Formats: sequence, C-alpha cells, structure tokens
Amino acid sequence: MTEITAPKSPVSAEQFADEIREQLKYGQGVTVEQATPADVYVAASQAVRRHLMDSWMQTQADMVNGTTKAVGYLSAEFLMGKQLRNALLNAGLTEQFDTAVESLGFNYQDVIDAEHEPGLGNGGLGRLAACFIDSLASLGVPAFGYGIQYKYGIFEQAFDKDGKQIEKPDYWLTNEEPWGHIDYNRSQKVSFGGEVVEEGGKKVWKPAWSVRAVPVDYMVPGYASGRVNTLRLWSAKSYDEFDLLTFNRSEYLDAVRPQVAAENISKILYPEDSTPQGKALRLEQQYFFVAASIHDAIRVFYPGQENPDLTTFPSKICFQLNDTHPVIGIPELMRVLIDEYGYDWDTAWGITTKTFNYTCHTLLPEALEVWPASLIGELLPRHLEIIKQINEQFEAELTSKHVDSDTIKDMAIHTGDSVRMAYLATYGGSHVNGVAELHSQLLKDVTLKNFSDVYPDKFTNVTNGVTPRRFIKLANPRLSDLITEGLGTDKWLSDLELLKGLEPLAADDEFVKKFAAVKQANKVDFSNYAKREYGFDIDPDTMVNTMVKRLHEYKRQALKILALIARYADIKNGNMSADEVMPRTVVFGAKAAPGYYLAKMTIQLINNVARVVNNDPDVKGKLSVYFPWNYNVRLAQHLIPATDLDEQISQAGKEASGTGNMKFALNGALTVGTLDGANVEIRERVGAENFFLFGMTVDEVDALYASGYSPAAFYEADPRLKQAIDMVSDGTFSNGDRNAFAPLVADWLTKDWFMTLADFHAYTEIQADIEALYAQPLEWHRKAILNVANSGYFSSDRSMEDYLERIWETGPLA
Ligand code: 26W
Repeated sequence: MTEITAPKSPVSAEQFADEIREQLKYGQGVTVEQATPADVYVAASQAVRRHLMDSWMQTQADMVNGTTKAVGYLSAEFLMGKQLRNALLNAGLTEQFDTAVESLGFNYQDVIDAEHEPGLGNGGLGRLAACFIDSLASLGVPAFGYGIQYKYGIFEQAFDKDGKQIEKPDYWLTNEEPWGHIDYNRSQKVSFGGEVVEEGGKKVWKPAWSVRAVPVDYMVPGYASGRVNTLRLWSAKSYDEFDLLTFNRSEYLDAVRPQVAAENISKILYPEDSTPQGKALRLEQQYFFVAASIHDAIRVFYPGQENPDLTTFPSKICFQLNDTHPVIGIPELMRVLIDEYGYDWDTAWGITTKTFNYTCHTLLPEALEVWPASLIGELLPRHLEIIKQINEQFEAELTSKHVDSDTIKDMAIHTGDSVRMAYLATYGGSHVNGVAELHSQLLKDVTLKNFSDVYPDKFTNVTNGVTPRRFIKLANPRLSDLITEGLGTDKWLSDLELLKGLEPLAADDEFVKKFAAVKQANKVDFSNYAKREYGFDIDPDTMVNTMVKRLHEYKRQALKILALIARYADIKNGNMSADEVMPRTVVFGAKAAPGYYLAKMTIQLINNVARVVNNDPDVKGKLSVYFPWNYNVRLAQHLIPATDLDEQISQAGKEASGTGNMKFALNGALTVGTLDGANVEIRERVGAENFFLFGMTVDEVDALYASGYSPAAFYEADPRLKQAIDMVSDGTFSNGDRNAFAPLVADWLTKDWFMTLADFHAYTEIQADIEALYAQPLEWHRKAILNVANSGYFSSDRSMEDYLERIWETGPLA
C-alpha cells in the first residue's frame, strides 16, 4: 500500500468551483459565462490565497510572539517562476482545481497558461533564492524573503531574422497580478543624498530626497508544513506624487518628474549576471530595498515600541546577504543603531556583526562589486563615513593581529577611491560561505585568502540545492508517480534523501523499462510543446541533449557549438558512417546580458548553425539543433524532464556551483561535465561510472595559465578543431559572409581566456563513450536511475538545514 502524505485540502471540487464563481462575481464582477481564462486564473488564485490566509497569519503571529529566530533573506533577485500550480500543490488543492475549472467550462491548462511568469531575476542566484524560501517555508522555519518589486523583470528575449538576440521589456504586471498584496499602510521612508552635519556632538544625516518604499507581499506556502512565510518585495513610490502648480503652468513633464524619479528605483531589473555596470541607480536599488527591509524587521519584531532593546535584534532575525548586492545593509544597520537609536559604536558593531552573514556566488573577480567611494559619498554620505570608520577599526584589528602592512593594504575595504563590498561583507558579518565545496575551497585559497587566513572560523560551505516540489513534482509528474510507486511512499518530496531507496530498482529491468517509458513520454510532451510554442520539429526518438544557462564565456557554450560543428563536418565528409551516428537533438537555452558583445555573437552563431544543420538533408535525422528563445523557469520545467544528456562544461574553477546540473540529475538525465562547481559533488554521489567526466582540473588549468596558454597551438594541432573554426570563419554559417563571426574567431585564436580550445579534444573524445552507452538504452536508464537515487542531497531543504545548523542557529517554529 503506497503511503501518501501530500497535503490534501478537505475542500471538494464542487466547493472550490463555487469559491471561484464567487470570486469572479464579488472580486471581478463577471459571471462564469462572461469570464475568460485570465479571469478564472485570477479568481482561482484569489481562492487559493484565501485557503492559505489562516496559515499565513498564524505563521506571522507565531514568528512575532515566539522565541524562534527568523531568517531574513536579502536578495536583489527572486526568480520565482509561475505561482498557481505551486500554490495549489502546497495547499492540497490540485485535483480540486483541475476538476472545478473543467466543471466551469474551462480547460485548466488555458487557465494555468494565463499566468505571466514573474521574472525578477537573471539566473542561478535569483532562482536559488526562490528555492531557498520554498524550503524554509516547507521546513516550517520563520522567514522573510526581502527584495525588489521590479516593474519590469528580466527582458523577454527574441531572435531577429539573422538569429541575433533582441531584448523586449517584460510587461509582467500588465494584467491583474493576484499574488502580490500591496500594503500601503506598512510603507517605509528611504532617503538619499544630502549631507551630514554635527548637532550636539552627534552626526545627523540631512538627506536631500526621499522615496516611499511600499511592500508588495507574496505568500510563500510550505509543502506539508502548514506554514506560509512572506516574500516582501519593495516598490518605490514618490511622496509628492504630483506638483499641481507646475502642472497648472502646463509644464506637465516637470509636474510628474519627482514621481518618475522615485519610481525609477524599482522600475527594472539590471540584466547583468556577472559584470556590474556600477550605475548609480543600481546602488539606489540596493540601498532602497535593504534600508526598507531593516526598518521593516524592527517594526515587525518590536511592534509599537518607540525605544526597542535592539541588542536583542540578532536573536530575533538574522540576515543572509545574497552575494554583494545587499551589503550596504551593514553600514545602514550601523547608522540606524547609532543615529536613530543612540547606541554607541561598539554596541552597534556587536549587533551588526551578529546579524549579517554573506554568501558569495561567484569566482569571477569582475563580478565582485566595487563601488566608487565618490558615488557612495554622494548618494549616502553618512554611510561613507561609517564605512571609513569600519575600515579604520578593521586595519587597527589587523595590525593588532600582526598582519603585515602590504596585506592590510590588500585587504582594505575602503581603498580611498573605492569600497570593496565583498571585503565589507566578510569583515562585517559572522559567516562567509561559498555554494559548493570546490567553490568554498577556492574562496579560502584564492579569492578571499587573506581573510580566511585571519578569520578561518568565519568560512564555511553550503552546497546549493533545488526544490523538489517545483523541479520534480510539478515539472515531472510521471517520474514523481513512478518514484512514489517504487518507494511505496511520497515522503521523498519532503525528505529527498529517501530517493536512495530507488537504487536497488536500477537492477530491476521492469522498473528500468517503466523509467525509460516515463522519459520517452516526457520527450514526446516536450516535442509537442516545442511545436506549439516555437514551431520546432523535435524528434523524440533522438537523444535529447540540452545546454540551458545564461550565456557566458566561462560556461563555454562555444565548446558545445564547435564540437557540434565538428560532428556536422564528420557526417558531411563521411568521416562517420550513417549507422555510426547516434541521432541527436541539441537544445540550447540562454539569455545574454544586453551589453555582452561576444555572448550575443555566440547566440547568433548557434542560431545560424541550427539554420544550416536543420536544413541540410545530408544530416537529416542524425543531427538537429534548436534554440528556443526566452529561456525561463517555465521552459526549464518543460525541457528538463525531457532531457537525456545535460551539458555542464564550464572551465574548471569558474562555475561557483550550478543548480541546473542538480535539476537534470534529479530528473534522470546523465551529465557530461568538468570537475567544476557542484559537478564534483554530483559525480561523487551518483558514482563516477554514472557521470561523463572530461577536461582539465583546476590545477591543470592553473598550470596551463602559468606555462602560457596559446589557443592557436591547439587550433593548429587538432584538425577537427581547425576545421570547425575554419567553417565559422569561412562563412559556412553566415551565407558566405566571412566577417560575420570574425571577432569571435579572433578571440578564440588569440585569447580564449576560458580554454575552450584546450578542452576541445577531451570533450569530443568523451562523445564516443556517451553514444556507446546510449546505444544500450537499458544501461543508459539504469545509470539515470542511479543519478536520481543518489541526488537527494541536492535538495534545497538540505541546503537550508546546513545554513540553519552552521550559520543561522535557528529552526522551525514550535
Ligand atoms: C552585479 C552583477 C552581478 C549579478 C549577479 C554579478 C553576479 C551575479 C550573480 C552572483 C551571478 C550568479 O547568478 N551566480 C550563480 O549563482 C548560482 C547560485 O549560487 C550558482 O549556482 C552559479 O554557479 C553562479 O554562477
């Protein structure tokens, strides 16, 4: 008898249909007959929210009245994905919804499709934040996600006729958005600019202008925890909305200028995911949401208290800094404690350092934010003073620890003309962690070595994870049912390490065949979805080989496309006989930061290779390439369950962790990858024999850098590589235009900073192993089952348990 523990609301489908009908009437003034799928989407969403409201309010009350420390997850990005299905799952209303909507005469998929995905993030960092708050709620831990309610999220990507990326604004709020509750009565005032004056021996900041931070609250329902936490996203509004006098002087634009200036702060997400642009508006955004969040936390945990005892603040809430983006929060809390509540420096510093912890998500030096001191001085003059004082205290502390002066200089938070936010976070917080074992080691050995030498106890690791609710249960219901059948319980959804119980079933051919059937059905589903949404003709009987992530040179989409061109040439030139070729469909998904020239050219190249290969009868049925535009959480949920082979081929030592790698392994795909980020831990846990490893290790990469890397030498030495690159430069993929990709080829042959050419041979070599195994479906799927069985560790619930134990020292509400 299979044990089912999934939450199930006692409400019947009929009752739920009535609630939707009532919401349509009293909430939206339409009858069922008049309603559109979008109306029903809003009504059903409101109806679900009503079922979650009691738990939401109870969780809030227990958090404030209890003694359990809460977690405040400060993040400039939350890539939440579509909400309705997730809320239905956690409210135990899925079946009732499907039946109710059908009974009202609607196709429930049309209602689901009416939701516009909230894209308030760029990629890994933003999605991780979303997985983490889902897990905190599912573990029953009191928590706030604090961020920004961008009016425009990550741009919508399209491709023009030449295969170039074009960016369109993400109008995600054009239609009624039922999940966000705008709470004007709990807004906060956030100020900027001005000067600092001495008054009565005290520093007083006299800001020049202020904006109103209005919270938009989203429910974060837990799975089977009965708890609902809050995601509080701040929206910027102007206090003096409208200057009537100016308007009456028909200077209409001037009349609304203050409003526009204020609202600009939360207008749009910066689409960079590695190289900060250092724009003033970006710093305004960061200070805006962090300052509002700190004041909000004091309001929440010290309700109605004029002079709260803030020495208890670190026992009420601890803040996690999601990369360097919220680090201005450290001088902000110091300012609030000293200037607004009159604490002395040392007391304030004690409170602040106990309150904050910092997670670093990158290894790229250029991704660590460094703000010009002049910009901070202009926008936040009091904060610059405090940062300078923190730096003086820091240098004195280092001196007292006998650190030599050069090292002290290298470790400076304030260098005179700039402020290094990663250093401020490391000194100003209690803990610093990387997001995978290799990453955390490299942070200690390289990126933050000096700090690790002086403060070794601050450094720890918490390997990333993903939520199994969205990325297995919602994305892959067939596999979920098979897992529950195989384990005899669905408890794995809140205890993912239970997947280990599938291991023996990998030896059971009947189970393996069922598993293979699930994968095949998912591939057919994706083929139909891709046809409907993109007009693609994907053959589900080929190997589906996927590479989806942001476009970045260190992730090496170039390696994939060059190997693909080499394969194309092999088939064309008959180097490979027809039966030798394992039919493969390669699917890319990737957005490039709008200003990232080489990344955008790589996208153009991939699209043109796809155009040529897919229209070449010589390779028809053997090789095809598809690049669905606008890769987002929705597309990921459709593509990951349908994938046989996942690409994690970044240069060793560059990908902090990766989380896509975890999602694919958990959905029964095999991985071809390097020893980078969390690939190392995935391979360790699923077994080296169940992972296609290739390429240089971090040490080999460092050695090659040290010995002087000449990409041209690899080009000359490897005829297949040479041919592939020559086909890119000779116009094969650009209608004969030999200059189309010249900058890309020039970079490959002269710089190739991430050693794509050096790892090409090893990467093409491993393909034979991959295809040899794929030719034995039973063995392939056996290994895929062993990947699923041994990937339970990569649940974001486990990541949260690590943070709770090692960093936050708190736990579930009683
Ligand atoms: C200021 C510009 C900027 C914006 C975002 C710089 C850096 C970022 C993020 C840190 C980039 C990011 O998303 N990093 C990814 O974080 C994931 C979650 O930890 C990791 O799995 C990925 O390896 C890492 O690239």
